[in-house]
Amino acid sequence: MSSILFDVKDSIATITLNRPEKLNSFNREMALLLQEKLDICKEDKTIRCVVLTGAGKAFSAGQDLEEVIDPKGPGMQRILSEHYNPVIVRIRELKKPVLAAINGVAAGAGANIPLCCDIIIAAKSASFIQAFSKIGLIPDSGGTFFLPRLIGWQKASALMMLGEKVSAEDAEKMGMIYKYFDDEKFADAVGTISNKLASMPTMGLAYTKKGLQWSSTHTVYEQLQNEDKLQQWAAATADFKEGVNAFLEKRQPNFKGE
Ligand code: LHQ
Repeated sequence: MSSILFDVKDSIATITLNRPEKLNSFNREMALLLQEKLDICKEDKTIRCVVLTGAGKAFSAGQDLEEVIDPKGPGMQRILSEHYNPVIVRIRELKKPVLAAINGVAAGAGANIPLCCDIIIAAKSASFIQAFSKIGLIPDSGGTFFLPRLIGWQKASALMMLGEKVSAEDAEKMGMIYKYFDDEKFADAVGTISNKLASMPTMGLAYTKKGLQWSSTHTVYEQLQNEDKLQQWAAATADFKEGVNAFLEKRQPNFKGE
């Protein structure tokens, strides 16, 4: 069985981390396969939404710690630059929405990869742990960038230093995730949100993603210019025309992602 499952249906690509017996912890094979699947999502024009989730009771326990000490393993020097950083870059650069569907415990890199996704939802029984400090490491996979921006510097600092487990309910309250759902309603919520995303104006969403990304490194004056540029790009899409026509004709729009 592959350590990554990949399924495309109704314009939605579902990528499932699949090492449930190891709580979907990342080894080199799984990290490289995830990159490969994200590349397919980039190239395949029929895909208009990506869902990232885990098999079994965990989302991901982060790095497979057995691999770290394996003398035949990739070694510390390569793990970030070849495994995690390329995943974060691919997700941020993907011109399609990525929904992180956190089905269970998310720890270490497994807690931080979702933070770079466009929307994070979680099952009520899921939890988030900045586990790095417990083994003497620093939070990686973009965690030091995304977490303070989502929940504020102080809470991020405390969670990263103390390594305390955060429930899905608290994660929602502090703004780490968008929403949590009761476990029995979670699969339906993933379906509803991903279907909605896949039927929306994909390029408009991609430019929204770009605008948010740029906002973290630009002044308000620069950002006003950026919004002007992005808005021109969005207005040049066929979906913008369709959206306006559908509104004026009082009908549902039929967006094609173009
Ligand atoms: C595991 C793991 C795991 C192997 C559970 N590896 N087996 C970047 C730079 C370079 C190197 C290092 O890493 C990084 C990025 C990182 O992600 S660093 C952070 C790595 N992750 C952790 O430190 C988390 C370790 N895991 C845990 O704290 C717990 O397992 C959590 C809180 C995730 C879940 O707790 P429980 O639900 O109580 O499950 P468990 O601890 O009993 O684990 C179940 C099994 O999974 C167990 O094996 P066993 O044979 O006893 O059933 C664990 O050893 C194994 N496992 N995480 N990361």
